[in-house]
Amino acid sequence: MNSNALNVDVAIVGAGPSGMLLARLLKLNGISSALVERQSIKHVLSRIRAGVLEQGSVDMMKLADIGDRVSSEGDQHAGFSITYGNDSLRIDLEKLTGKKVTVYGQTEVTKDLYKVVQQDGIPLFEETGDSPRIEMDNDHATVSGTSNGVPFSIQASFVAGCDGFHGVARKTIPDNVRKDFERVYPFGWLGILSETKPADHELIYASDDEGFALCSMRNERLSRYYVQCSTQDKAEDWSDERFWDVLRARIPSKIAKHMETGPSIEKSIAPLRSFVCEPIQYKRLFLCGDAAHIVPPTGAKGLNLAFSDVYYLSKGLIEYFNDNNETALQNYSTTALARIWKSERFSWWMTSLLHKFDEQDSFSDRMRRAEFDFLMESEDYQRALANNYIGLPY
Ligand code: RFL
Ligand code: PHB
Repeated sequence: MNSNALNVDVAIVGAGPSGMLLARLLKLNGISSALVERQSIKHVLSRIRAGVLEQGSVDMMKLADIGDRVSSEGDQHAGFSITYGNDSLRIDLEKLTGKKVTVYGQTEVTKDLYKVVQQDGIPLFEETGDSPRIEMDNDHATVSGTSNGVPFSIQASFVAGCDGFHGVARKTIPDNVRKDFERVYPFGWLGILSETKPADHELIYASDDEGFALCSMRNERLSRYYVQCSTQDKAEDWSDERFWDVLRARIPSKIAKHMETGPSIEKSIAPLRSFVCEPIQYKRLFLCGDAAHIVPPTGAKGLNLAFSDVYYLSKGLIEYFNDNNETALQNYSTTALARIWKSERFSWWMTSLLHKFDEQDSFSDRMRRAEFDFLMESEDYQRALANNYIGLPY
């Protein structure tokens, strides 16, 4: 057989964190797969995105036998701050929930995954561009396209659509079957990475009358900062100086006064969106991660939600192939969507709490302030926030 024509158990479209984690978990359970990736792997490995992992996601990495580096190099955080102007509230995750989160960049998660995907010899067709086509029959599915200009074809029992929001998999579900739920926010996040000491030892989610800012980090000499910006803005519109001025104006002055600033080594703008597609299974196709849903990054849920989808899907596939039991696979869409909607709710709520929505709407500004004041006073409200932030069970 031509080496570009494969027969595997599961064809996985998209070699981001969802796709590679699924491939690895299947491999550990004796189930074969092949990955198809639009970009070069070099590009995938260089993307800077998420920073905060729920314990459930760290546990998934351990289950995939890639837990060593996240355990030794990941930074455990027992809390974070929410500020409004100069007023500050620490959300004590550990006291409120008994749990912590781990700060470990998605770039590192992807590196850890790619290493084992290579070691496992899982076939990976990269640089496919928009060529991949998904076709489904009664008893099998085919994913075909070109990789680096060379045709390939993968025959499989199932297809996992792990190809992110702009991928092809979701669009394979016919319009009369699929229902999309969407909210596009009237602002974006401008993010920078700088080789500077983080503003604080924990994350600061800051809000004031002008909008939102986030102080995050990757390690003690690498900081990640974001500010709410206009959807019309381009990264080039923002000099480093303008970025630091806006950031410092939105965070408490005692932090702003002492924070280290320096040249940005990466600068990009992300639009903010909430999106869910239902159902997330159609015939032999199962959607996972950003292909099925998007959350605004305010609650740090996107990657974590992708990993809980992979948990449900891998369980379904393992029981199907190894125990001849189809129940979990058949229930995948319903089971995963129940958790997805709760994360959507939390991310939408955090976004509403912290962002300025409309220049003209001073009533919303007061509502935001009142939410913050109530949060300051109510430990029950703080606990509800903390339980969502550390991750709902699965
Ligand atoms: P990805 O990472 O988008 O990977 C999909 C892969 O599929 C490929 N692809 C295709 N392949 C083949 N054929 C096609 N037609 C294809 N089309 C696309 C793509 O090239 C890509 O390699 O989806 P996945 O794996 O589901 O992972 C989801 C996460 O990446 C995402 O949810 C997070 O980054 C979201 N996110 C955060 N999540 C968190 O849990 N915690 C955070 O702190 C956090 N911060 C963030 C974030 C996302 C951000 N941006 C840029 C949107 C901060 C930001 C700024
Ligand atoms: C990040 O460090 O990139 C980060 C942290 C928390 C968020 C979003 C992004 O909510």
